[in-house]
Amino acid sequence: MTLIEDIIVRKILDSRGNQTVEIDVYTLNGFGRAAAPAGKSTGKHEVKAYPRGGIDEGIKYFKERLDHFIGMDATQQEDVDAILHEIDKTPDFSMLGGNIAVTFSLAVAKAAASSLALPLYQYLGGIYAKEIPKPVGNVLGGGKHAINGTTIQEMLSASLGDSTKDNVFANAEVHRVLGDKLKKRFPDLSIGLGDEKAWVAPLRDEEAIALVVDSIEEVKSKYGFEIMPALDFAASSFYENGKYVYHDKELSTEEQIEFVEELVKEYGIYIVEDPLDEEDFDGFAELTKRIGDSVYIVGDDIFVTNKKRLEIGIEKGAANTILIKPNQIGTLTDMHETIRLAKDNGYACMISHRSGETCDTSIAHLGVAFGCEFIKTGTIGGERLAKLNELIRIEEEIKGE
Ligand code: 2PG
Ligand code: MG
Repeated sequence: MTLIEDIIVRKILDSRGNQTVEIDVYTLNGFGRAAAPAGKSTGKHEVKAYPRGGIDEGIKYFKERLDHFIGMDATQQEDVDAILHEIDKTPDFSMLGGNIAVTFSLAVAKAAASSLALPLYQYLGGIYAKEIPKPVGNVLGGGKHAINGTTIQEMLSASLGDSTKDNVFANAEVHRVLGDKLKKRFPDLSIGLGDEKAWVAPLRDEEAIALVVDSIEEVKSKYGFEIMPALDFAASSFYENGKYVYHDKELSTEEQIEFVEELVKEYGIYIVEDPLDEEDFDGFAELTKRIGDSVYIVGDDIFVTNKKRLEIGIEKGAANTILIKPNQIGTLTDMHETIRLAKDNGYACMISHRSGETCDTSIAHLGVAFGCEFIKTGTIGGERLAKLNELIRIEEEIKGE
């Protein structure tokens, strides 16, 4: 019943209009489909999305090796993932492409779940997987995701109410209220959207954060639960020759740490992602020592969902939260091992979309299955809403509403 009978590989488009891979897996009575996202501010230590020759070379390589998987049991996820590593033969999926590996890995899990007539979150997480991650959504930004935006890549809204649906609605409302404020502030400009559908406006970082905080306050008074501001600096993308280069200033590492501390204090920031360069474990550790008992300090590019990089972080006390992006590491099994290591060591987990996305909803299920505290998926835009709306459906199922 759960044996893999057929595998179809195709190219589709992602939200930036770039080609990406989608894979269908058929068992006798089950079906799983997954598609790969794409990062733009990618970490140096992520697995390679595609081999050097690009997506077509990766697909060709995979198609020539499909017989390794046909006839395998889709419920044997670890074996499937081990074979993905075996056929690739490199430490970073540079022959097969991590995007092809992760897409197949997820499609197999979905086919297994479907064969057993279970939703993916329940198949992977079991009957006690009932906590739904709190949604964190990008509302204003810049960095590599937009032209002429802020230096800080993402300013986000984290809705912390008990109802997922209300949290999702509240984050979207922060986006809308902020949009109105920006249009009033810049009546002669047409305000645009970045890759993740966050607003883009010609503002200094501090001004932008202040506007986000104002918008959050407005929405909070209506919903009556906690909504908190968050930042993803994506600092590696503006770290040049030992300096953090903002539009209006250059900061040394010590100054950057102080700047982050100041912003956290002044604006009540609740989550701070990638505040320092991806190689700076010591800087992360210093910041964690200073503010880590009251703020989630998230490692994205520094950890790249990689167990070995997280081990270094744990040893040094760098960050207290890890961003989880399946395609940074290439298989579901690797990702799960990293989450387990994080949890065993008291790190919180935030599962995350990429800036280039498809309507694949896997991360909503993975976030619930593996007990992630947060899910970062944007606030509007079809490819972001696919995940958020799925989360609403999952909540309905879990709560039996
Ligand atoms: C990030 C992500 C997603 P990208 O930096 O956290 O928001 O961006 O997918 O471009 O790496
Ligand atoms: Mg990030």
